Amino acid sequence: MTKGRIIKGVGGLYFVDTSNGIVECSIRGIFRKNKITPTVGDYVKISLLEDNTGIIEEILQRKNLLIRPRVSNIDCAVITFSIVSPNINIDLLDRFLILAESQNIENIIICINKCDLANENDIENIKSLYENIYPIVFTSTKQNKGIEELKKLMNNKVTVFAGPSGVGKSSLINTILPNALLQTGDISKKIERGKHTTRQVELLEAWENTYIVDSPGFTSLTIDFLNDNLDNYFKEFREYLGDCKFYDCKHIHEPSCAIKEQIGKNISEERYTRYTKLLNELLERN
Ligand SMILES: Nc1nc2c(ncn2[C@@H]2O[C@H](COP(=O)(O)OP(=O)(O)OP(=O)(O)O)[C@@H](O)[C@H]2O)c(=O)[nH]1
Ligand SMILES: [Mg+2]
Ligand SMILES: [Zn+2]
Repeated sequence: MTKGRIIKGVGGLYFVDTSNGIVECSIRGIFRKNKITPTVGDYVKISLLEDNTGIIEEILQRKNLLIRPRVSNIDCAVITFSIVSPNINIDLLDRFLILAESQNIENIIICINKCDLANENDIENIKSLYENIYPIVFTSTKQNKGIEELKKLMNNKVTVFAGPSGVGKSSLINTILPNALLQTGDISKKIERGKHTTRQVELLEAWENTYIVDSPGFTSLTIDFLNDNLDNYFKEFREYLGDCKFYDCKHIHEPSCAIKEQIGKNISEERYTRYTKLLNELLERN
């Protein structure tokens, strides 16, 4: 059997990248029976047929699985926003970060695009909010800025671009891989039609061992999927979580709380406030 990775799925057929090139594969009926859906990003074992097509025999264990877009084994998420057009929404940015953290993605990068439209002050503000927590890259596809820095961070990884509609995810990918030719759109027209530009899920090969996945933007994100360990998904909280007096500390009213102790030091007031808001939202839902 040959090992490979699903890079694209179209109408029940899967394109599997193997050391001998890309093989078009169907799947064993048993998968459908057991409700197992092969997913772009999956490592699979295939058997080759005489006509050079293949059959997927086995799906290897996934290290993670995103739902929107449906893709597995992601190494890196580039959470993409613009400061203007559309305006940045920090609450939504934090939700995307929490989503990525909760999916077990090892590398999370913030990308602020359309810097050609933003003023220096706003750029500095965003930078100071996040630079101690995540790698943050400021880009412009129009001025070809920040692209090399972004490429370095993506090297040897499978990277998904996520973020609201119209921030320039597909444009960034087109700049990184001129052969990708992803459809991009004019934001005002898109909002009028209430449509997104990006639909298909595909691993695009950027260079050796490096792949990119585009995703359709969404403009709101509920965190219903979280249970009660929200604090664990605030990256800068993590190293202090064991130091609270109460093991189930929610970091709100409890005494001797190591998180509250860090506010204004290694945890910013703003991130802490958004933590409390999101926690309330979760408590109200449950
Ligand atoms: N000024 C400026 N405009 C940009 C930049 N990058 C992209 N755009 C424009 O922003 C619009 C939206 O870009 P897309 O790449 O389609 O955005 P997207 O994030 O892929 O949107 P969805 O696919 O709907 O999620 C297009 O008109 C682009 O030309 C940039 O760096 N500066
Ligand atoms: Mg797009
Ligand atoms: Zn605490």
